[in-house]
Amino acid sequence: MKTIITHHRPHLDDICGAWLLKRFLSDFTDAKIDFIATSPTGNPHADTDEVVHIGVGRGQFDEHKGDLEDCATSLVFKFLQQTIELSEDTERALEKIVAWVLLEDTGQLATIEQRDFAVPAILKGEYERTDRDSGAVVILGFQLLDALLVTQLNIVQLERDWTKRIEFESRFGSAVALSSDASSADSFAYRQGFVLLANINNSGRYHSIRADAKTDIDLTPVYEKLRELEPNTSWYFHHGKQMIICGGDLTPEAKPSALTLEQLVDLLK
Ligand SMILES: [Mn+2]
Repeated sequence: MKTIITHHRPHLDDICGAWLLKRFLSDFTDAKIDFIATSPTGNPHADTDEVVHIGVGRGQFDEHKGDLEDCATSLVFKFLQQTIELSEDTERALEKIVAWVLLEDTGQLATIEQRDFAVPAILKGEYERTDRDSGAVVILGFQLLDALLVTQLNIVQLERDWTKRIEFESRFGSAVALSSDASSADSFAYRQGFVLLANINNSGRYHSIRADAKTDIDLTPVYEKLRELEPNTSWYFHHGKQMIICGGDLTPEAKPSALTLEQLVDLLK
């Protein structure tokens, strides 16, 4: 059985490197993970067919041998890309994860807002919570990365759907309408400078109109108009007055709206 060796209290980049190997290379699926101490000289250890070092050992997957532009994760990812054929979407999603881990590992996310709630803070907390159990940190890290991959695949799909967006000037300001199953489309739209998003999913069973919470947009007149047009549809108006929703995972029994994206656009103009 293969063994992956990294250092005690592994960092996000060491964990993600191990995750890439175990999740995407079949001969590593059952690999066990061991931990060793680091040392100023790097504690050189040769990689073999059975034992691979990540972030330690000064080998292929240890950036500390002088790979200033890399971290353990990006080194493993390069190897992965040379070794197997990833689907286009998976490769793009992994590129996003690897880019994030590299920013994290090179200290470029150290001053972001809400830093104390970011993944590295959670991993550090887990290490202390489990009485310094490196294995527990890896288990949690893998769970987070498994979930994050789903999120990033969602964003890859969103970026594809985004090319078919309808941009328009609503009575509330710059708005965009989108057919997409992606769940994070609103935050994506606000970051592109839009204050309002109308979204219908591909099955037509989910409609939403959302305004950026940083604005003082009040969607009450839109909600009243929708109630008038479709009195028997399960339109839900959030008490913040910036979200109108019909359907979705929270209300699987909702009676869906029959309105098209173009009709929502007209309503918001
Ligand atoms: Mn490390």
